[in-house]
Amino acid sequence: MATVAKTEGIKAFSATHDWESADYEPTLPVSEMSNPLTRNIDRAPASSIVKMLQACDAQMFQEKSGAAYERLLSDQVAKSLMEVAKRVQLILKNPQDSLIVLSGCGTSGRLAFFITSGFNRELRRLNHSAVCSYIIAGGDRALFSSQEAPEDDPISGALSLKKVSEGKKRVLFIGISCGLSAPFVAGQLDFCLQHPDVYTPVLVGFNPAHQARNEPIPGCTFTFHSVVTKMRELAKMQKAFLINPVLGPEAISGSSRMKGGSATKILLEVVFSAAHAANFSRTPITYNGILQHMRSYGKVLDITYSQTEGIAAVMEAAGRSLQCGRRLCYLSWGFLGLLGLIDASECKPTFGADHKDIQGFVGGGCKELGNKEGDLNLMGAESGIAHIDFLHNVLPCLTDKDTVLLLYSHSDDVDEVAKLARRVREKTSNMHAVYHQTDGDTAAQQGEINKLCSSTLNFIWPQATPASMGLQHMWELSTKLVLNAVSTGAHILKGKVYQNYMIDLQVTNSKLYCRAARLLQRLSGHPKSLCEEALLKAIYQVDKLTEDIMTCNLTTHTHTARKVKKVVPLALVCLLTGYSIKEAQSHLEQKPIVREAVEACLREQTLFSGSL
Ligand code: S6P
Repeated sequence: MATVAKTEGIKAFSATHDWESADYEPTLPVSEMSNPLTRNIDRAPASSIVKMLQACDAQMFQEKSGAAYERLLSDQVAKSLMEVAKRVQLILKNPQDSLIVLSGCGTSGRLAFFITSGFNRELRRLNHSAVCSYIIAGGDRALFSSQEAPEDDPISGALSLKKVSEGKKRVLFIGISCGLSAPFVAGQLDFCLQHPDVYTPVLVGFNPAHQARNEPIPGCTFTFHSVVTKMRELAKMQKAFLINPVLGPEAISGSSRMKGGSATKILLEVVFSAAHAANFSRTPITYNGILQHMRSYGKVLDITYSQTEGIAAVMEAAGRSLQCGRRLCYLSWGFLGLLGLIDASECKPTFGADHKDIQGFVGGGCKELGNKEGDLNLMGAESGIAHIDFLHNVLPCLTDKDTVLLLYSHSDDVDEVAKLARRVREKTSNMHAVYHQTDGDTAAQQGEINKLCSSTLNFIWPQATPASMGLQHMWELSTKLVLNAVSTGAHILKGKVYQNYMIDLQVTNSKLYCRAARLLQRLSGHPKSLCEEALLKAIYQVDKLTEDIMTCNLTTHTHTARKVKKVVPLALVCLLTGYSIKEAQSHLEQKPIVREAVEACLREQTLFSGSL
């Protein structure tokens, strides 16, 4: 049964599926479309926001006969997963001179790290050599902070793959790009195609192949689309693999950290778990086994969203903090903590947030996480991610206006959780918790922690879980869903979303630049050329574009945009009102809530055009 049908309230939302029809936003790939379910998410109260997110997530597991696109549970997807799992198993069996590499940009790179670490940890526990490596565009710094520019660099993608696989005779390369769009990953896939004797390329993403990005990549003869086309040919002979189910548009248009990130985690965990079970417990890799494992992730959605009111309460608290310029901190232990770091780092490009708005802290910081480049603390305050950094930099100035969210599970050192919770409680009563436990297990200190917190999302998981799926994976996905909901909802409540568009996104790479230009077109109704002009004026803070600016390339534009705040709102106000950049800036200062500023301009424009 499709997960979506389970909850009564969800039925109302799932009535609209028109994004699947051919005439729905026909120029956009699914990953960039706006989801009809969330068109009014910007005006919804917290509990409705959670329900909309639930309905969007449930789209991942919908099974529709005759659907236009392949879905997570489609036949072809399950078959490809089986084949890739068999390749992983071969490497486990004969690890010498072999390597599996997972790579991606932004959230996709962070999940590459997350999944690689988990898989290697499990192998080491069994005294098996680690066979997996990760690459993230921009290096380890990008694991915990927003680094969007390296996504545009296909050469550095190819070189980093070459470097990590030096001397290997057999490499299974898994490139992740939710939108089938990142030039960094395209460069790596192209490199694999040029060295078929060593590399088998696998592409994970969430658009149909024909929607892969087809814009020219500066300095390259290939596009993402041309690489995918070659891979499709090779896939017929099982020399390359494409895993690209469609998940439905994201709740916030283009925010692939949400469903895209969750589906990446699900698909790759299914592959690695099946290979692991085949190698270590002689459980054959079967079609049914793969499907059953995938379906069990659907149950995680049900269990998580069964606590709608609890999630909404944390979202409201976090929203209040952001609204008054205060912060939300995730304090966590073990690997759930990495999800907190990931969630926090994504808010900068998505909502134009400051890195201090939402911050994640995990026990011993990098030491605990085992990233390649080790301790990143020297790279600036942004990278202070250990509890000690929290205690020194954040705790002293915490007040009731800040929100603190503890993330922990029964298998963490709950004594430590209680200790830190007591210290936080001395500074703020606005502390909440997400706690995972299995049925029947209770930690002695849990009662005390609950009393210290204003609310606790206590997830109790059944002991008898499907054998193939670790409890850890369930807790992780569930935590990811909660954090994505809280940070997205808090920014919506702060007015950072207009309808279901990120109105204050950062314009720091070519994908985000194109998205921003498209958004301006959509909201202003002006032609593309005028919108791009306004975008450039906002980026360079000028009222007239000089020859110099006009001849700069996209990389210079996106590099310059890093230093400017509220680029898109600024461009939009200029477009709608004809204000100069300075006037638009002062208008935005008077109306600091971006959504309200945009709405006021749109209203004025409608009145004006109505009076003509
Ligand atoms: C998306 C997130 C971005 C993307 C990155 C890679 O919510 O903010 O950092 O992960 O742009 O995208 P893709 O489509 O290549 O996985």
